[in-house]
Amino acid sequence: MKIFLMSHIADLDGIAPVILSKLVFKDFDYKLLDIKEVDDFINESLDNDFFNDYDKVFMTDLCVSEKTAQRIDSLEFKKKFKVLDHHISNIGLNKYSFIEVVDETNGIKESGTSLYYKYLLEHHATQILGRESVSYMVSLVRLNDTWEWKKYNCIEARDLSAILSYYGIDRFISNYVDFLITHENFEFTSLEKSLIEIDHKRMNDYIEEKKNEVIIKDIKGYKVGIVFAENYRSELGNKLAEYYPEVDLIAIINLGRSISYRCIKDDVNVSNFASFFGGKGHQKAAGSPLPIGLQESVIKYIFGRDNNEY
Ligand SMILES: [Mn+2]
Repeated sequence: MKIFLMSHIADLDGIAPVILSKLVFKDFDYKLLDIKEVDDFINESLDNDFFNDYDKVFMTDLCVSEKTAQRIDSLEFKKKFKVLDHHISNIGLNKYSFIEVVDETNGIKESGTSLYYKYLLEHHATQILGRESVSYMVSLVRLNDTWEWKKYNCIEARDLSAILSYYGIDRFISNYVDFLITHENFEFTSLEKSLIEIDHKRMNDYIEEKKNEVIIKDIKGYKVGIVFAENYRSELGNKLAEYYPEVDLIAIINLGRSISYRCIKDDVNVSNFASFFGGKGHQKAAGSPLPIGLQESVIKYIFGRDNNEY
């Protein structure tokens, strides 16, 4: 059986399904995608009959748009296609037989990886999949992605994404495939423990520095703490929200990538705020894309002042 997986390139929850697939399927290919690349990739693949070679095609931690879902719904392809996503903003797409968006099960928040793991256990169970090392790693990914690690103070769940950022995607995948094949129980290696120690120090220093750079603005009826930053966005957003209790939410602007929103107040839903700016997400964590042309505008603003080129 030949398997293809499309998953989210941006974080642990998108990467871990690749690892699980490699444990289960012998004949397996994958493509990691940004949210905005999903529709183009899948439509081009359908145009080129790319999926014809595969018996089963999965999509995890991502979802197609309504338009693409409609197209797929009219094709035979839908019989071998399965979307497993947990982003609540996509929940309306559950009307399509091949899309399964589950935000939580019995009060426990799901992630792309936890949904895919359950699916594999149900349909493609292997001995390795049932190991403590594998189920524990899946639970770390879920805790990390849903931010529930904070609730249970499971630092290991946070640290796993630090390992991903140090190793890089390819090494992270091959490292954990090897590890899970050879270990019954999950643990960090001594190298990983050192990396984690370095990372904790680096993150704390970074957050301390950013605390002094927050700009508070009233936007759309919300008090927003704004900071320009590229690293540790979830930890940064949460720590800044704790440090500035007067703000409703923190907006982290990464000029190279996107805008992230975080909040810790129960009566604030950042996915509503993100939707004002073309974004989406969860109640406590959301994001929106950079406006088109923003980078050009910044360049113009900085370098266009004293010359005639602009
Ligand atoms: Mn996720």
